[in-house]
Amino acid sequence: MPSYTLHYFKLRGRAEVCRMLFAAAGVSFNDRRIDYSEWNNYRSKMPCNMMPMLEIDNRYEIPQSMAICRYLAREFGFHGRNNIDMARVDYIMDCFYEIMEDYMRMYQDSNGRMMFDRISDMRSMYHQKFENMGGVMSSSRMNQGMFSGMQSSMSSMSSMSSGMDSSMSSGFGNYSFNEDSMCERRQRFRNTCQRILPFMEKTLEMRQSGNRFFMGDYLTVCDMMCFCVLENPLREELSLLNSYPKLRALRDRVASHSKISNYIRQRTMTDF
Ligand SMILES: N[C@@H](CCC(=O)N[C@@H](CS)C(=O)NCC(=O)O)C(=O)O
Repeated sequence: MPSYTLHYFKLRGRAEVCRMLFAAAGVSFNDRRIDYSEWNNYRSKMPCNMMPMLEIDNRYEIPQSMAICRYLAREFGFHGRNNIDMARVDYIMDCFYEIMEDYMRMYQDSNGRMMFDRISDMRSMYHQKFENMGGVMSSSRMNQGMFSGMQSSMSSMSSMSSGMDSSMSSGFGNYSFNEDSMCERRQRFRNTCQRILPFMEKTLEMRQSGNRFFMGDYLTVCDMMCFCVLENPLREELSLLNSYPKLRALRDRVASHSKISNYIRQRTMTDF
């Protein structure tokens, strides 16, 4: 068995499906989680100046989360079993990737850098400052509708950044928020979900009436994508899958897979 090192931040983010593939296969790997403080020196060592990156036998370096997932899925038997089924797995993965990409974009700064390290600051500041104004980030409000809730939260965030008192501005560092672009990103994410999720529900129903996995009777990487990609959006909007009962049940099925359920129980849970 080759030696594997997966390089990523101390987050689930774009690396979680890769980690889940290792767990489902029962293959050990070095889960190299780098701290933001290391990132400036680390970036130039990454082939695309981004992570995740998978290193194999200290010899091969594979950047790009989906390339890594596909490689691991083929190695561990979680891909399609013939060329046409592989194409089906690939397009389902790409559909979920679109959702993941648009979700992540909502938390990038104006230079395209992820603001992972700021998200919890932003959330707690919302709670402190805006709870009395309707609790824009409170769970009750979020449950009524992420999209409407987040639109108003973005407006509040923008006015916060322009009219912050000194204690607040320290929490945001040098990041600046543009209300329009944040609302646009939220809207784009919403449109992507509305376009992709009904299609995924129908695609799932094409095999075994949607009561097993995307490929029918066997688990593949695209089922794991469905679980991982929707984790955070579902925390923000509990009703996100209300119209997609097959997808909701699929996620439960993935989570109850013996090795995956162990992994989920033991993993370090992070905000992202
Ligand atoms: N298309 C790439 C995107 C990778 C990406 O955006 N990675 C982010 C973390 S999720 C990153 O490394 N950001 C570093 C930075 O912004 O400086 C993939 O899917 O792997």
